[in-house]
Amino acid sequence: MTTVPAAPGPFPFDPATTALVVIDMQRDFLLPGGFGESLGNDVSLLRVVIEPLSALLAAARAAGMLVIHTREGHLPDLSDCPPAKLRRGNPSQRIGDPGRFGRILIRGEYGHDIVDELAPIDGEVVIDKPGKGAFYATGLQEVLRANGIERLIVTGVTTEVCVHTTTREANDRGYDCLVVADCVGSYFPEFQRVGLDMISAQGGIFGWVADSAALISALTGATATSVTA
Ligand code: TIU
Repeated sequence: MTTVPAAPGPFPFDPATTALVVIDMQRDFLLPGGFGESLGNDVSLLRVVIEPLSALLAAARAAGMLVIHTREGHLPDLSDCPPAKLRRGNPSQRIGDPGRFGRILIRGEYGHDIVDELAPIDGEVVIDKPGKGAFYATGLQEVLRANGIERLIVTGVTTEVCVHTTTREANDRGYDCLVVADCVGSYFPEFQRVGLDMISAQGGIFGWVADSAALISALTGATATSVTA
């Protein structure tokens, strides 16, 4: 067991029973010229996450932690996309429409996949999810149970949407979640700040928040002993 200084208080964890979850670090959201930018967003606000998250990913791999990546997206025939989700947004830039990096948020397209810097390696889990939360309509719960996971370290984009939804879903399912402040990103600086505050408020109403530097130094001194991928 090791402990990270966090808000609202120390977060104790054992790397053997803790998974690193990397949410939706996909080209459609992060690449200049992609879907996210075409909606008028400044993707540099998300891209700042790549470097600290690469370092955290390396530390988690070195500590033998289970690593889980998620991707938001849909089947090519859109049969798993609720009509309400499809109807929303700019009429010329909807899920399934042609984008700079292939059909927007469609599984198998270049833009749907994870950025090169954070590409999954052999043995890591990739969860394809049709919703904002990583538990809805996926096998995530079964993966966590099969690996004896009790706590999650949550990273990725965007802070107030998929990171929040997943953290809330996990909290309701009994997992303690640590959200890594500089490894999550939002297109909206205000949402980033308030989104993080909301997690740790009220004594950690649905999680803890720490910086990657503190987490990496805790991980460097701790190695998982019994992870089965
Ligand atoms: N992954 C994720 O957060 N999906 C989104 O649609 N986020 C937005 O902020 N739009």
